[in-house]
Amino acid sequence: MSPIDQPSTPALSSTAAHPGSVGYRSDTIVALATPPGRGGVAVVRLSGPQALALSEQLCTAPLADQPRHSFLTELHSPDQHLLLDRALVTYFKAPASFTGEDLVEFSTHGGHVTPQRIIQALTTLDARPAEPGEFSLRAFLNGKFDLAEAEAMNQLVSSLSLRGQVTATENLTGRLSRDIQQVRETLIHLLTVLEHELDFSDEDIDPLSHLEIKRTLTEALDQLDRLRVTAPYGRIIKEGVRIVLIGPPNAGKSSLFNALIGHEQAIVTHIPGTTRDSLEAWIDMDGFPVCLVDTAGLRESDDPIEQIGVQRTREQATRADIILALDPAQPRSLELEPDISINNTIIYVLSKADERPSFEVPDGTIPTSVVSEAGLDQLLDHLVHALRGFVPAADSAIVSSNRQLSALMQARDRLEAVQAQLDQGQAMDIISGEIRLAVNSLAEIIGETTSDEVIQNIFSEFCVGK
Ligand SMILES: Nc1nc2c(ncn2[C@@H]2O[C@H](COP(=O)(O)OP(=O)(O)OP(=O)(O)O)[C@@H](O)[C@H]2O)c(=O)[nH]1
Ligand SMILES: [Mg+2]
Repeated sequence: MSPIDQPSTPALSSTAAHPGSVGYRSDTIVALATPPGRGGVAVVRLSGPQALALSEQLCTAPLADQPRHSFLTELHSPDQHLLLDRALVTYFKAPASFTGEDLVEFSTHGGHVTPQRIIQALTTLDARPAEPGEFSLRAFLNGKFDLAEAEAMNQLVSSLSLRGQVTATENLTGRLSRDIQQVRETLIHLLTVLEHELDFSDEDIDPLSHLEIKRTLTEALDQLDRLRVTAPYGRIIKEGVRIVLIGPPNAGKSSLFNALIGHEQAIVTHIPGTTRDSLEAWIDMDGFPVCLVDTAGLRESDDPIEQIGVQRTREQATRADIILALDPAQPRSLELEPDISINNTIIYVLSKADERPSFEVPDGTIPTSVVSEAGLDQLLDHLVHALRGFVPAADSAIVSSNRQLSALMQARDRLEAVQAQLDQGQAMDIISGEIRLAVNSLAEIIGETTSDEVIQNIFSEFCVGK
């Protein structure tokens, strides 16, 4: 455990992903690809048809002669009066570049000033400052990766924990896309069979084919279900697990919060009602990103400030993935609390166990003491066990965004409808129409039939320079 920083009737395949759509602009863009500020090296990225010509106005290295070769060269202002930096410059000739366009990377000295001077020199020429995610959008539109892979790339650069990083890396190399493609191909094969049957017979489909169709549908539904159940894990490793400490005032919540995060972030006093605002701290637990939340003690109070604090506690409890219910006297009293949903995992903790060594601890309750440190390891084991409950049983690709999940659920619902339609003897052209729609829902996951607006939204969440 360690702290961490903080559709109408679309065709089978559409061509959303190609230059010309989603406002593809063919000008030359520039941005800092590394985080701004003090650092050894900064990377300035320049992409578009003018990338090589503009770079050649800053340096004399023979970039065009040797693409993918790094030149250590002096960079001068376009009027050649000012020396900007000595940098490593690499030209990637289209289409063999990240964006699929001509692209030049300047590895300059880091810091706030040097990379900005180079960006400024390039924008006084013909380059435009890139918008967030614009390099990646161009790469996607040029077919360098699909939409699920693009989402994985963004998750990779923003991952907070080992588990998030591992999943994002696998999806970046196409793990989820391959699984989705597999189901899609099964359904496309089924459509071919159905359309062949329709061509050759005016009658209903023969019983053998009927069985075969049902078998294939069941298989596709099973594959989609295996992916669907991974979504909670995908959400949690991306957004973090919220573990919320709740209990009466003075139960020792803030003391346990501090013990779990490893430093004294929360104020601890002997006065009941010390904590008012909810406090959050991010920690890594078994490779999961965990947001630990300390809250105001639950009690009736006449103090308006404390009342707001208690209301916040109730809201935090409702948002929790796991609740740590602390009480030094009577754990398990949480069910009696009004307005607190107890659909979440609850771990009951008997706090200040050192004060009552002979107390008979109720079953399922973990006695802990931050004074003697007794029970803290056992509590951590329990938490890790609860966290591992989110890990999918089978080794599988992970569905890692709401967008992916809702497209998958749409495909699933349509296939279930097809099963029912088959049993009701529905006409085959209607059935194949429904299967076609399921195929299109799956295509949305990888970005083939995704609307321009959704694509724009996804890439606008990326950072500048990505
Ligand atoms: N003996 C003993 N005292 C403890 C333990 N944990 C906390 N305390 C003491 O209990 C008092 C209250 O602790 P807090 O951690 O502030 O309790 P809290 O639940 O956050 O209280 P509020 O913020 O008022 O709701 C302090 O005096 C702590 O030193 C423990 O394990 N053993
Ligand atoms: Mg407190």
